[in-house]
Order: sequence, then C-alpha cells, then structure tokens
Amino acid sequence: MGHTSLDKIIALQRNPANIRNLCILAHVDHGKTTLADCLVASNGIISSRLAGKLRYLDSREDEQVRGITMKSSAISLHHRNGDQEFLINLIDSPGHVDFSSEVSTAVRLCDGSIVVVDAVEGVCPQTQVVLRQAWLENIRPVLVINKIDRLIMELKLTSQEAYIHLQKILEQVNAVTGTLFTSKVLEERAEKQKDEDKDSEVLSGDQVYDWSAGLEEVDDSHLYFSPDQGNVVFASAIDGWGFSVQQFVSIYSQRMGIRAEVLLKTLWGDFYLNTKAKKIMKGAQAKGKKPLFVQLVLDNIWSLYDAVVMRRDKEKVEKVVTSLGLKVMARDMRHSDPKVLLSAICSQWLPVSQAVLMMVCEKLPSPLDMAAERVEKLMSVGARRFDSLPHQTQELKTAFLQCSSEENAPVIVFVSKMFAVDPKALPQYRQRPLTQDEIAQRRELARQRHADRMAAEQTGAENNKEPTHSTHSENLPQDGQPAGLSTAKMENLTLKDSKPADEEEPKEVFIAFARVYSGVVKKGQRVFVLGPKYDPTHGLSMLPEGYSASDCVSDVPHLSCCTMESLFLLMGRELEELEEVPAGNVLGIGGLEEYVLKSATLSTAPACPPFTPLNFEATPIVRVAIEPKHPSEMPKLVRGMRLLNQADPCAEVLIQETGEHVLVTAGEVHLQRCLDDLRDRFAKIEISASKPIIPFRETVVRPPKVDMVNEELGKQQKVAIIHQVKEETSQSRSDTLHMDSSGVVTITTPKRLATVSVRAIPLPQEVTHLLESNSEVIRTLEQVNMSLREGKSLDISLRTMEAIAGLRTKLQSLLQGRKWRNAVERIWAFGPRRYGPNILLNSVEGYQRPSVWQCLGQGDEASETPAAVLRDFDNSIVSGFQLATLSGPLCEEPLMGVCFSVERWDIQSSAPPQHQDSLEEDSISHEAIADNGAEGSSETPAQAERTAAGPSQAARRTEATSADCYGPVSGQLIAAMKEACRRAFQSQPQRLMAAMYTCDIMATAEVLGRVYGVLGKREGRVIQEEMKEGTDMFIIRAVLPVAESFGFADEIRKRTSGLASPQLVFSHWEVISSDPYWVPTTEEEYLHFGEKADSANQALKYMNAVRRRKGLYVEEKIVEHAEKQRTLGKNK
Ligand SMILES: Nc1nc2c(ncn2[C@@H]2O[C@H](COP(=O)(O)OP(=O)(O)OP(=O)(O)O)[C@@H](O)[C@H]2O)c(=O)[nH]1
Ligand SMILES: [Mg+2]
Repeated sequence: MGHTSLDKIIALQRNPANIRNLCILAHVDHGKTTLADCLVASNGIISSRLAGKLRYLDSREDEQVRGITMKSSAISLHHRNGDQEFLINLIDSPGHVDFSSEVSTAVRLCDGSIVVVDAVEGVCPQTQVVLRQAWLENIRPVLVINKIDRLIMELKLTSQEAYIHLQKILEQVNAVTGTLFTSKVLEERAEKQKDEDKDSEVLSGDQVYDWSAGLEEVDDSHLYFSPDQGNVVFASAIDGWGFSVQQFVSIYSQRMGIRAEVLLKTLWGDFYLNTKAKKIMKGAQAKGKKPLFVQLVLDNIWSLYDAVVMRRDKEKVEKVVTSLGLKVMARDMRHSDPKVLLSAICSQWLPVSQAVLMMVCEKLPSPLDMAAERVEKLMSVGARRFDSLPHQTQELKTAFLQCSSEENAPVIVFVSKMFAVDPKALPQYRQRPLTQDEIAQRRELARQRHADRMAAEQTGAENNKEPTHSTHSENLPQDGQPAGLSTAKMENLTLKDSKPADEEEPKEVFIAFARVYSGVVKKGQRVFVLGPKYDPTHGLSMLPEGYSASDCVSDVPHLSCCTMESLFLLMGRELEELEEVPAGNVLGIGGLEEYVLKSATLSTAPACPPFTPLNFEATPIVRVAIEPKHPSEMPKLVRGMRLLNQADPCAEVLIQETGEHVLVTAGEVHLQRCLDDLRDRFAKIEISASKPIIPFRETVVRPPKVDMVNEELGKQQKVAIIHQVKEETSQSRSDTLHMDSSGVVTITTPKRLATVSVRAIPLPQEVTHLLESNSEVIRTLEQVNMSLREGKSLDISLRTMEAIAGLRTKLQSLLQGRKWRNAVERIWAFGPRRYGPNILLNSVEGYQRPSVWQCLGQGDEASETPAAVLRDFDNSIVSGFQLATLSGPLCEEPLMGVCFSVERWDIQSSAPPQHQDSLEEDSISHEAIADNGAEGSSETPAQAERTAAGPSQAARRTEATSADCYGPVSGQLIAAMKEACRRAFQSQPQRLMAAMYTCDIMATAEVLGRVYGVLGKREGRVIQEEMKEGTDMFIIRAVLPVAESFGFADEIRKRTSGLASPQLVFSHWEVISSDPYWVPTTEEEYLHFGEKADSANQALKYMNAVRRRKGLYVEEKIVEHAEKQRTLGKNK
C-alpha cells in the first residue's frame, strides 16, 4: 500500500468533492504506463528509482514481455494539493487497437482523462480515437505532451525548434477537439430547430438553415488545450520530469518582478522579453526574438541535458544542482549512466507526478460535477427519450447529480467489465509482508516457545499438558477478515504459512470493475441486476410498491437479484478488502460471476434503467475454431471458453452451425492473448486453434465491359452466359423453375399454389456503404415496425426519428435513375437478420403493402387505402429472402449489396391454407411425389432442414397427414423464395467481397522501401503517404485484405528491425475484381491464360478455401491427362 494507509483511503472515499476518477488514454507506446509508474511511485508503492522501468500496472507476464498494455487496470492514489487531500482513482488503459474495447470500459467509469501524446509522433490514429471516445462519454480531458527528451536527444532540435514543434502538436490536438465540437453544436442546433418547428407548427418548405449559426454563440474556449489554461503538462515520463507553465510562472514572477497574471498569459505564445525596457512585448516571431517560453523554460531544460548527458560537464552540473537547491546522492553523481543522474536531478526539480496530479486536481471534475447531459445520456437506452421514462426513473437523475452517500440514497452501480483474478491474489489468501508489530510479536512468541521448551525439558516429560498456541480450528474464520484492519495474531500467521497454497484446484475468481454513482454499497448487500433490455416502466408496473432486492422472487423479464459478496479497493496488482464504498468511487465487486456476463447496471431501485451500452470502437473480425488436443477434454474447453467470454469485453465465443467452437477477436495480438488465457487460466488444457477463419461476403456486379485481357466484350460473352443459363434450366427439370434471358427467375411452389419471380440487381456501392453504416438505425426501424404491426406504439426519441428520416432521404438521393424509380418507397425488407446490407424490393404489380417507413408518418395516405393490406404469407417471402441473404451460393457466406426485386407473386390465397391443402391433396399428389424426387436432389440438406424449422410449421406439421410431404404453404413459399433468390443471384456475374483493414504505419525513410515490399506482396494498396513535419518519419496509410494480414505485423517488424509497426483496424468490405467462375472464352484469353486458366485466380482460391473448410463440394481437377504429364516428367 505504500506510505498511505488503507484507513486514510477509506476516509478520503467519503469526500466526493476531492475524488478524481480518471483514465490515461493515448496511442500505443506513447508512455501511459510509464507515466502511471511515476504517479504510483509518488505514493511510495514502488521505488522512484524504478519508476518508468517497472511498468507496475502491466501486471501480466505477456504485457511485460511484449511491452504493451493489454487490459485496463486501476489504482487508488493519495495526493496532497496545497492544504487539500485528494483521492485519485487512476485507470491505465491500453493503446493498441486490438484492445480498444478495454478503453471503452475504462472511460465509462471516469469523469476525466489524461490524454498522452508523444512529442515526436504527435497525434496518431489512436489519439484521435481516444479523444473521440472521451468526447462521446462526456468526460473532460487534460493533455500531457510526453517524451520531450526525444526532441533533445533523438531529433536534436534546438529549444526554439522544439517550441515550434510543440506548438504544432497542440494545434493538431485542438483540431481534433474542434471537429468533435463543431459536429456536436451543429447537431444540437438542428435538433433545436426541429423542436421549434414542431412547436410552432410551421412547416414551410422554403426554410433556410444557417449551418454555421450557433457556432459563434457557444463559448468553446474551455474545450481547447492551452498551457495558459493549465490543462497542458510538458513531460518526459522516463526521466521523471514534467511541468505546467504555472510552475514556471510562480518561479519567475518573483524573480523578475512581473505580475503572475501577466506572465501566465504571455509565457506561452508569441511574446518576448525586451530586456532594455523590462517589458514583455508581442510579436517574437516577426521580430526574430526568442519567445518567452524558450528563454525562460526550454533553455533551462536544454542546457541541463547538455551538461548532464551530452557533455557530462561535472562542474556545471554541480553548479546547477546547488543553484536549484537540490540534493543529489554521491553515487548518482558518479554513476556511469548519465541518465541516472539526470533523472535524480529532474525528479527533484520538476517531479512529473506533482505537475500531473496538480493539474488533475484542479482541472478535472469531481464526481459531484457530473453534467446533467451526461446523466441523461447514460440513462436513456436505445431509441428512448429521457422524458418518456417513468417519473420515478427521471427522479433518479437527482440522485446521480447529488452523488449522495446518505443512507436513504438509492444505490446505483455500473459494472463495465468482469476480470478474472488468481484467487491467490485475493486479500484473504495473500501472504502479506509482515508489519513491524507482527515481526516483534513473532519474535516474542518464538522466544517464549523456546523458553517453554527449555522449561519442559527441565521439569520432565510428564507435565506437558500446557496448551499450545496452535489451535488451528479456532482461528480459521479470521481468514476472511479485512486485511487492513487485522492486528493479526501470531497464530493466524502461522496458520497461513503452513497451509498448502493449493490444496484444491483454485477456481478463477471474477471481480466486477465498477463504479458507484449513488448511495453506499455495503458488503453483503442485495441489489437488482438490470439486464440491458430491462424496461423500468414494465418493471415498476409488475412489482409491488416498496419492493426491494432483498425479497426478490420476481419474474420480471431482464431483472434478477444478487448479493455483493465482497468489495475491493483496486490497487493495481493487489486488492484490498473493504466493508463499504460510498458514491463517486471506483471499486471491485466479488461474487457476481453468476449474474453478470460482461457489464451490467446494479441498483436497489427497480426504477433505475440499464445504462446505455458501451461504445466499442473495434469490430471483432478474426475468428478461429478451437478444439482440445484430447477430445475427451471438450467439457473443460467449453467451460474455459465461457469464462474467457466473461473476462474479455470484446472477445466473442460462439458455436457455429457446423458445431465448431469459434472464438472471435479484434486482431492478432488480441487473439494470441485470448489463446494464452484459455490455455493457462481458464481451460488449463492443451488446445489447438485453426488458422484464422476469414469472413467473406458474396455479391453480384454489373456485367463487365472488358474481358480479362482488357478486350472489349462483344456479343460472344453474352451468348455464352445465356447458353449457360439455358443449359442449367434444362438440366434442373423445369416445370417449376423458369429463367428468362434478362435474369428473372420464376419458381412455382411444388403444389403450384404460389409463383414468385425474382431478379437480382447489384446495389450501387454507396448504398451498400450507407446501409452498412446505418445498421443500427435499420434495426431500430425494424423494431418500430414490428411493434406497429403488433398494434403497440413506441415512444421514439426525436433523434432516432431523424436518423430514420435521414436514411430515407439519403437512400432516395442515391437510388436515382429509371431502374430505381420509387424504389425507396417499395423497400420490403432488409436482410440478412432484418438489418443487413441487402434489400428486398416490392415490384409486384398491384400489391401495395405498408411501407417500411410508415413510422415516419408520411406514408399515412398510402396505408389507408384499402389495397395496402398485408397479403397472407407476406412474411414467408421475407423469411425466404432472409435465408437467401444469410448464405450465398458461392461459399455459403452472407450476401452484401444485392437487391432482390420481386417482380411477380401470384398466390391462391382465398381459402385458409390448411383447408386448401386438404382440398388439393388428391388432385396433385401424384405429381407431388414426382416433384419430390427431383427437388430433393437440388436442395441441400441444410436448406431442407431450415425450411422445415420455421416456427409455425413445426406445430402444424404434426397435424399434417403423411401424404402432405411439403408441409404447409408458408414453408413451401419460404423455400421457393429462397431458391428463387439464389438462382437470380447466380444468373448475374457473381463476386466475392473481402474484408479490408486500414493499416497505419509509421516508418523512417530508410525502411520505407521494405515496408512497401511487404505491403505489395500481401496485396496491400497504399492510399496515402505523408511526411511528418519536423521529423524524418513517414506516415503511410494503406488498405490490406484481412485474408493476407496474418503475420503481417510481425513481418513488417522483422523486415524493418522493429523500426516500423503497423496498426490494423477493420475498415470495410471490398469487391474482389476477379470472377471466381471465370474460364477463358475468347481467343486472346486462351492465349494469355491457357486452356485451364489455372494461373492464380484469387477469388477462386479464397472461395475454394472457404468451401473446403465448410465441407462443401469443391470442383477441382487434380490431374488431367496423366500420361502426358508423365512423359513430360521423363523428358525433363
Ligand atoms: N524517450 C522516452 N521514452 C519514453 C518516455 N516515456 C515512455 N517511454 C518509452 O516508451 C515505451 C512505451 O512506454 P509505455 O509506457 O509502455 O507506453 P504505453 O502508452 O503504456 O503503451 P501501451 O500501453 O502499449 O499502449 C517504453 O519503451 C518507454 O520506455 C519518455 O518520456 N521518453
Ligand atoms: Mg501501457
């Protein structure tokens, strides 16, 4: 615990005004953990000599080995600022993109953040991401520009150049903040406008929106980072120094007799000192003068580095040391490494912990200052409006804002992640170092025992009835006592020492990483666990008044109860047990593993809504199938994967239809960590992981205009396609299937009750992007429509409505032209899973169904006309479309960017379906049997099964007679629709789509060539390259197929001897231009590719790999003309 006692921290926890909950955020390797080390060292938890080298919060072995942080971890520190004492709950977060979900979990629990920026690298992609994350969670940032020593030692900049460089960095950071701010103001502005419009009910078409209006009115100066605002610290965490301009202001205002306020305003900026006039003047740059900051601040640091490190000028150093009034130990003076001396001087002169903690205490908000806006955001889940929540719920807002620790305040806790700890690390099992008292006691006891023994020996063997001290059983319960409070007796200690550490297999213990927003949580308290879908309106109406978590036997959906079995103070690698934790603190909670999977809201009030879900920036994309080395260990693996799923905010664990156990992770490094965890902690068995499973999408494109050798495609190609189609049609017995030359596929259900005609059309690329990026909006739209259909109405927030309307407008503007006339209004459904990037279009003449946009209200007229009724089986068409888009014909991967237009849909729907079934049974049973034989061969078993598995059919099926071998009509229609979509898809030029990463690489000029080499080899494409100002670094942005990315980071690192390391983030899907089914058709193509065209066809290679993995048929000719090949071999 360092030199702060547990009691002290407990006392500090009660004063929320002096608590700061904050996290350290930055791009990878910008020095977060090193900075955290310095702060931790200020509390004596680690030695200040080791600060920066130990990386104390990187407690995992692989974190130390790789040198990157992989999880966020918290530590509580004590800081005295002036006459006030503060409790700092500090969370260190990882910077590597693979772990960005850990950043989300950290940010949620904080009120402020320290954003660290490397002085050489400046603003990097992840810096922008974390600034955005902080912004989205409404937490206030302060800035630390770290690694300034690198400007001196590596870049060898002069102090003047460094000043300009630092200014640029500050500008870059502020530019990011500015963009975030502007977009927010505009959004609010638009919302307000909408509200006003609604109020005044004036909806004139020619309204003029002034987009820039509002920006000038809002004061944004507090948002920006500026040294004179006191929210910037310049530091070198590794050398232990850091300062804010305030510190120098207080030094120089006395020494030079300038008023502090004046100096504060001018120390950073374009000001210089006119020594003759003894005045501070503006315009240093124009007049070629040294800015004040350089003269008074940077020059001192530069000359110190010069004296200590560069020139090793002993005399000068001594002079500096005495003039600064510092004490440096003689052995540091003599040390062979000048860096040791440097940090000995700097850490006394300008200790970084002092500067940073002071800034934190003064500039970051306490839990009491939580903004009302943030509370509303946390409480309104999904599409709901805050003011549509029940009034009891709205009242809870005051509880948040008061952050009260009164007895009667409702307890509100948010758990942002669950993390696994080794049970040996829990306080009750841990061997603590002995305190002075305990050592004295122990010594005393030993002496006594020795004396006893001596006495016993003397008095003889008979009277040794004297009770010994080791009555173990009595002392057992003491084990569970809070560690800090125990004035442990000797017996207790002996007991612990003698107990074998792992008598039984220790189970992983899960601790919830949480924060108290209101009330006091107590050990053993019972609270409600509110699932993400819990609805307080519903809960309140079902539960009796005054119902509490202690008498929890409710069957309210998404609500359960649990007991908080233990509470912990998080101290980096250690945990200290607590009895209670008041509002405003970060804590660990034990005993929730049964109730909480990854995150949850806990409360004593059933009116509390679940918090909005965390914003995750990373998309899990890398999948591997996992199996145990020994098949008998499967249960262990399953259990282990369940634990892993709980312990990692981002990893997903699932069982695929094929029965494989699949792990989905954010990237290679994350994957490696998950596998290590599984092997060593959660499953404790040998496992083998497949090669990463790469996801693909299937799509159709417009027929190409040129062939593979860039010759204009004439008629012959078209003829070939039509020919092919005809051939296929005739092959697959075609009285129920018909395909015309324009690609319209018509299928009749086996009993000829219904006929559908479908055409597949490629969607314009922008539309696909739009649908993909709006999947949440579409999902909400679908929910709203669903409830409208059920006759309920949802209270949708204005923002959601606007998003839906915006999507519609954008779709309308993108879907232009004759082909898409009125298409947006005719959208029938999205798929797969009802929100995917494919569209089902209603082009059936005379069939008017309610528009998907009906919730917007404008479709009213249409839905009132009598024709706008849902036909029976409307749903079957949608289901068939969903199935078809879920797995395509190329390799059963989901479709993307395809529009299926239903051109005809005839159904005999006057009679109720069952009735009709029996009527027609006799007349067509003969034909039906014949059909069945043929159909069976063309339908894959999986498909047949899925068709049969529709919910409604299962029940009906039992009623059906054995002659009814197709099931009810709805099922047949689903199958027919699916088949029609599939065939229509196949009649168009089909393509695979590959997942792409964007990849940011920073490299020096020498290794640039090699980076390009590796990128080229892996089909990467450079899209941007620029030189970082003031350095010799290049920033390269490239796109790279995920399929080619495995081992990419390692290869780059190896080839460049570690000088460049890429950051890969999933970005988008891209069509692979080559046709997987391509065969040469023209003479030129024959010449160029040969008859078999077996030179690399990337798409075919990918497709076959997927098919092979899925156990699907792969068409491959392994040996052709064996004799010929043999003769060839002989001749050689
Ligand atoms: N020259 C110099 N190097 C530093 C400084 N601070 C940190 N480093 C080095 O930068 C590297 C990364 O430091 P970390 O503290 O692990 O960086 P991080 O931001 O925690 O990295 P992740 O957690 O992986 O994102 C280490 O090798 C440090 O020694 C500094 O002030 N000056
Ligand atoms: Mg780190």
